Amino acid sequence: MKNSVPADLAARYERDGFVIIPDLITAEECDKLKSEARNVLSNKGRPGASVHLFVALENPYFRALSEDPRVVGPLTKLMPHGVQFLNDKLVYKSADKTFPTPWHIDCFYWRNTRPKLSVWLPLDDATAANGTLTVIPGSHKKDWKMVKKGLANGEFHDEVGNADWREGDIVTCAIKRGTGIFFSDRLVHGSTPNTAGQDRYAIIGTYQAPAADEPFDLDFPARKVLVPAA
Ligand SMILES: O=C(O)CCC(=O)C(=O)O
Repeated sequence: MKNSVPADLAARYERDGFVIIPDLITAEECDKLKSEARNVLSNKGRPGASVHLFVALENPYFRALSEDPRVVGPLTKLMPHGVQFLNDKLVYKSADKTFPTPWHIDCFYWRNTRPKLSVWLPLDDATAANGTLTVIPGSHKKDWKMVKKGLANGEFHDEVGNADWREGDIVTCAIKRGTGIFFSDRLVHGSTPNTAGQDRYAIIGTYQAPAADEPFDLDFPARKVLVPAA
């Protein structure tokens, strides 16, 4: 299968704050992971939740994905100081989980820690209609303020409070399952509402450069150095 890393990957990541790499894993692998995701959620998921953390810790298939060379290969081009897997989470929408994820940047989840990069990989084809990821290219270079926003399911989410982009700046990532969106933890992103009433399962793996554990890291027992610092 094709999974070559484009030569300009790091330059595009630096310019836009994200890169999209198609065909990281196959449709069959997505099917298998989705069925594993359903098992994880039915055994350990919180009723009503749309997010489930520690998937690689709980499931060998997601553990294998987190360190798969097809994922780690591109990461080595974007992370010159080595690659440590930190944690992952399932984020899923369906006929009864339809709400959009508000515009936010992930570094507000982990304030005052070293920079991180996440890989958003849908297990269903992801479109504007079923809740795909939306991004603002170049937004990783600006300063953003966060405010708390209440979601339709009663959860709260950090949202960018000083949004200054226009409709035309938004990239709605319509992508096939098995594609990876590699994005900076400073990139403004969100997702569309699921108006199609179809499943949209995605796994998000988060990575950082290897270093002595920060207190924040200790909450993530699946963390693992995949490429040591050169
Ligand atoms: O999959 C989504 O809806 C977006 C998830 C997301 O951006 C996040 O959990 O930080």
